[in-house]
Amino acid sequence: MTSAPSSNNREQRRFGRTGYVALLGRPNTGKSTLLNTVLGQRLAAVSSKPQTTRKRLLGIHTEDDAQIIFLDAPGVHVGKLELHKAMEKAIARVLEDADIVVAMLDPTREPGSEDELTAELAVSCGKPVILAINKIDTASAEDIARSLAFYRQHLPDAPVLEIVALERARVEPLLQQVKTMLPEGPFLYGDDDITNTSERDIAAELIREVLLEELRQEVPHSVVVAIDSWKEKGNRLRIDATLYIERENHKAIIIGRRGQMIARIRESAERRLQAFTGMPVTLCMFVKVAPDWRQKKRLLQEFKLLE
Ligand SMILES: Nc1nc2c(ncn2[C@@H]2O[C@H](COP(=O)(O)OP(=O)(O)O)[C@@H](O)[C@H]2O)c(=O)[nH]1
Ligand SMILES: [Mg+2]
Repeated sequence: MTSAPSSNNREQRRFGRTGYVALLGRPNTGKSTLLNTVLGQRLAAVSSKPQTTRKRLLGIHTEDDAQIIFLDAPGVHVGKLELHKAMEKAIARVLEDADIVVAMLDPTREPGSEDELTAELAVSCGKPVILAINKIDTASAEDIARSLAFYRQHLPDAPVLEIVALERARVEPLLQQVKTMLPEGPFLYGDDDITNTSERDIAAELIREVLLEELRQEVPHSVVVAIDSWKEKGNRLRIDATLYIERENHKAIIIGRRGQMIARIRESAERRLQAFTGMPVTLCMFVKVAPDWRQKKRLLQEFKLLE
């Protein structure tokens, strides 16, 4: 006798188009923006400065018939520091894990060596590639044609989508394209999951996003944020964070005259942390020197920037 099918399907894993989608492209093309827009939440740090994203971030988008798992990677960039090498490794891992690759193009800037490398990585990983031309809200038709022609030399057959990563409606065609190219399988995550990254790690990224906005030139790039403690008291959240800097002389810059800079950073970060956690936040920051941390593998591992 065969057993009757269960009437309660709720416990069963859902099934549909699903897989990992790597976001690949040089710094500043809008990869993290795309992730945030699709998830409808500010998860990834976004800024107008290159090398905002330092490590892989996973974002899960679930629909009735599909679960798309985005892997946001650091921008494709060749640098001399150990940190840059760690970022290259993070990109390689993302490409390894991906079922398909979305190569993001920023037509508002002339294609250069980082685009060359992006295209080469996309080709050599052997995965199906989609070309997503972003920022078409500001790019001219000539800009778009120039960027596309450049990438077409390497990826003549890849489907092309024009998008605006800042607007949900204008990324929809990309999601549809991704869905058609993903394999079928059981969903790996629950319907409400949006990431596997811890709240603390996201909080650290949100603080770093503020540093990138407020501080100039090299200074924000040489800071790493560590969350030391996270405590709920009543309906308030108290977060202690240490900002590790490379050199003593950056301390004065971050703290600012009469502490004005660090106060501004704190206010802005507290607002973002409150929006993210849904609770009022008190943020206490400490600034410490970790000499040349970007050159030291041990420190990169400690800061979870290198596996
Ligand atoms: N005009 C315009 N700007 C965008 C768009 N997408 C991203 N940006 C901006 O491009 C900059 C870099 O974005 P980000 O997501 O950090 O790029 P990433 O380095 O590729 O992750 C930010 O200032 C974004 O606001 C878009 O569709 N249109
Ligand atoms: Mg990014």
